[in-house]
Amino acid sequence: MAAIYLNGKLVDRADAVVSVYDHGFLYGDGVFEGIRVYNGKIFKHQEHIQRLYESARAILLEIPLPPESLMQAIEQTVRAFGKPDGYIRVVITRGPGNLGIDPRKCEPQVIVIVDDIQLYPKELYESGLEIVTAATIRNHSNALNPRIKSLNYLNNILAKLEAIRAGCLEAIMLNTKGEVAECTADNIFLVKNGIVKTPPPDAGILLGITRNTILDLARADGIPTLECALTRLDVYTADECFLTGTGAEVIPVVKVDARPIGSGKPGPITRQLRQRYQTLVRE
Ligand code: PXG
Repeated sequence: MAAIYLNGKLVDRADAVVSVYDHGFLYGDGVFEGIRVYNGKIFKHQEHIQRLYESARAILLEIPLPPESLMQAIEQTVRAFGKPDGYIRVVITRGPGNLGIDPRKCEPQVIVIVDDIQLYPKELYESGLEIVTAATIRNHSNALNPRIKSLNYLNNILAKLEAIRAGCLEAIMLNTKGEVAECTADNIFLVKNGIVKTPPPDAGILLGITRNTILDLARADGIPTLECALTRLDVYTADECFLTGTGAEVIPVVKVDARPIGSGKPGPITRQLRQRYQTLVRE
């Protein structure tokens, strides 16, 4: 059973409710994090907390407790969940106010949910994903910066729906310059001539924690890495492609827009990095 923390205490699922006046509900006004627990250990806890507080700061939302206390609340909720592996969703909403968008009367709500994770089917990690490029462009950084992990995910949801309607599970989102940005809930990597490449922060992406971890693991293995602008041509002519995310971990991509990538099978560097990642999360 899920464990849920709401504004200072653990509550039953039936009591885990927020107001219909909450601006998180009315306007998507809030921020969140998705974190994994492996073998009872919260993976990259500090990094997720830092990103959460930075997202909140970017939208002038004051989280009503210091990072250390929130980390303790998360640990408490993980203990209450009781299983060694799970998924943590931390949500900070602007809180209940009146019906206008003015947030000044709102009182932020702090929610932690720990539950089982919905994983991609296991076979896909062996066979690789087929994905498409979405027509929906990733939010412009001067509008709602994709670095902010806000409750406003419609941009990504619209692209996800395009993927689903094309019979795929993920879609590549391009930025306003037409460069590859990321997928709807994962970052994207290419391997070309032995170099691991991924779009840079200014491509308008969420700075994924798995993305950073993979860059570190590649460097530790002596694989050269490059954060550079990538086009669809780079994707179509890559030797390998894979996606990274807290939920997906490292998942190979073997087809993009109906074109086979490289050999059309998960590549050796993708496999190596996935293996390294699997070892690291359970260390
Ligand atoms: N890009 C976007 C747009 C994301 O939402 C990632 C990349 C990967 O970041 P991390 O830090 O996890 O390596 C994300 C995060 C889900 C789900 O249910 C996944 C995310 C967010 C919300 C829901 O699959 N991924």
